[in-house]
Amino acid sequence: KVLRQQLLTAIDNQELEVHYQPILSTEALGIRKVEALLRWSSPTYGAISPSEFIPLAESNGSIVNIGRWVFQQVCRDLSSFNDQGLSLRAAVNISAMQLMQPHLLNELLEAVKDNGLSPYSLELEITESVLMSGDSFFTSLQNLREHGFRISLDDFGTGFSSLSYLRRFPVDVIKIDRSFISEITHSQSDDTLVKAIIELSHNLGLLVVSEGIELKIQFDMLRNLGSDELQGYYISKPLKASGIISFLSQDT
Ligand code: G
Ligand code: G
Ligand code: MN
Ligand code: NA
Repeated sequence: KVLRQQLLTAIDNQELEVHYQPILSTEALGIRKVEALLRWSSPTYGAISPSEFIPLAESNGSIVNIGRWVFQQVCRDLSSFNDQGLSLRAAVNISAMQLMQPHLLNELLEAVKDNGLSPYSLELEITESVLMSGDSFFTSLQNLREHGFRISLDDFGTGFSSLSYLRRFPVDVIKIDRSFISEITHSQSDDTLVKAIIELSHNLGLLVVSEGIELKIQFDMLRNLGSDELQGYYISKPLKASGIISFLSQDT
């Protein structure tokens, strides 16, 4: 209960920070995109994982303000990366409750514009459950897409959707969930499944990201299977904005 209360004042008290995990493009073997991951240090409890506080924020509605702060901060950071000669895009996790806000589109447009960016700079990560839970989300996602924001289907394979749904979804990118990636090194069947997901996605014109790459063998396998982008601790853990600058300047 105390935690829930503290969450409401976390923005004003400057307790939130966005970290960025580099995403490697396999074709260019370079970093062109990062995933924005929220971090919270509570004054009484210290660092709290988003998997704990995001559900809390969703339950008391504060996710709307927090999520807005996140994409505004991401735009400020991307603009600052630009000033330092780094052209990066960012994937931002968006909750269902944010998508239900009629002002989301305008707020996103304003955030990119205020920072001299275009909507193409942002990829909005949503989960399968959002797509399965109604037509209003569908319309809202289509609208965001028409304005130039890319839509990415996060944690693909963990939800209810079958591969055949991919054709109907208003998405540009799919992220294969890390549970498949961790299995791929031991099990023949997951290799086949991941291969099928990648092939089908490509046939539908979707870009494929593999997340949770922790080992060289996974990196090599996913690259050979044609995954367009790779993300995971093997490439880099999430870094502070300042860490992104130094990571990329030693990288190139
Ligand atoms: O970074 P970490 O692995 O601890 O993230 C745990 C979970 O929190 C992930 O599922 C991630 O998608 C989610 N998450 C991280 N940052 C955000 C955010 O800004 N908004 C939302 N809605 N979820 C986030
Ligand atoms: O649900 P979502 O895909 O947004 O979650 C992203 C989360 O995955 C982040 O919390 C991030 O810290 C975590 N993560 C990123 N790379 C790896 C990895 O290689 N292994 C594991 N176990 N977690 C990772
Ligand atoms: Mn994500
Ligand atoms: Na994921």
